Amino acid sequence: MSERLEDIAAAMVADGKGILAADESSGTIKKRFDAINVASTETNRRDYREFMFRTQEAMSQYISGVILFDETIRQKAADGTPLVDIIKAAGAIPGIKVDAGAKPLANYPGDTITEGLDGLRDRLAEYHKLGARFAKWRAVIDINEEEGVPSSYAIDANCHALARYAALCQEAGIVPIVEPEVLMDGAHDIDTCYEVTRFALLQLYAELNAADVMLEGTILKPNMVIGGKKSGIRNSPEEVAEKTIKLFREVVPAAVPGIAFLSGGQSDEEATANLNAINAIGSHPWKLTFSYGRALQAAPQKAWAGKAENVAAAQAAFTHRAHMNWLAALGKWEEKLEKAG
Ligand code: 5MM
Repeated sequence: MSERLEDIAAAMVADGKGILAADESSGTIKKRFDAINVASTETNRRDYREFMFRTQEAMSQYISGVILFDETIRQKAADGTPLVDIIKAAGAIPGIKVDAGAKPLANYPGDTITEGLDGLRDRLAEYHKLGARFAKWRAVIDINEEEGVPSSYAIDANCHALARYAALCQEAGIVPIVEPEVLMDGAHDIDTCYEVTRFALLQLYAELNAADVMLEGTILKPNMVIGGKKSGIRNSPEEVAEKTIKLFREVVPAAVPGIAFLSGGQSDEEATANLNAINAIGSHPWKLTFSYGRALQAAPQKAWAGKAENVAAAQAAFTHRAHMNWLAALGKWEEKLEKAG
């Protein structure tokens, strides 16, 4: 495979394929395993991720790359094969989460700043040797209108960090996924999400340009424009699609090869229906696909429940969700196909 950043980025969003976000840090994977009554031991985490990466149809036809956590990129399967080699053998690209998480931002209650720049150059060089060809850094932007969150300072600080991260990735031959996630946990409506996402993306591209990042060798991982869960209103796929595309056409440069959405707490089918509606609108300058964590993994985790005898059913559940999202990335998904799964 070509080592050019533009070629790696193009492969990450090619032909309806999308990204499996399997980069849950220790605390998050424990939460997911708690929900299915599975102990979060190193072996259980390995077994779970091993059978996901060995799901042949999903990994070879629908998934272009996998975002890994530091533990996973170093792990070997039960038979001694590095998990990275299993991903590569399926034709997918290994990626790595390199941020150190979102921490409270001093003097700005309610805002966070994503940390992890210290020592990043050396870590990227090591991850490249371990096989990673793309990376991910997530900035977390919460909305709490009563508390004045997010502040413009928090957005500036996070976008500045994203740009420094992206420049270091490209220097190391690694494609940066830049993820400014406006959370959908709040009580805000879709128009507030639109305004905050707009501000964040304008700032992000100003910072990426200032850092001289080559946009052709980047992937954007944003939230969709959607109302908060506590608003009590669920927006239709058509409304989400119309507002998301209107905004992105205004603020995301055409030089960006692809936009791979996060699911952000949407239900599995909602995340698929919204992605499909986005792609059904018309032709766009960039590819529009998925980089889902929960919306790809909730179903297989439930089917697995930590039992070896359930692995085939869990792999079928993963294949089904990956297939549905692949169709959605091509604008060819239909609700009736869900019933067939
Ligand atoms: C898979 O979850 C990722 C890691 O989260 P933590 O660092 O909190 O453990 C997360 O960054 C994920 O890649 C994105 O938020 C997208 O995942 P969802 O579940 O929103 O599609």
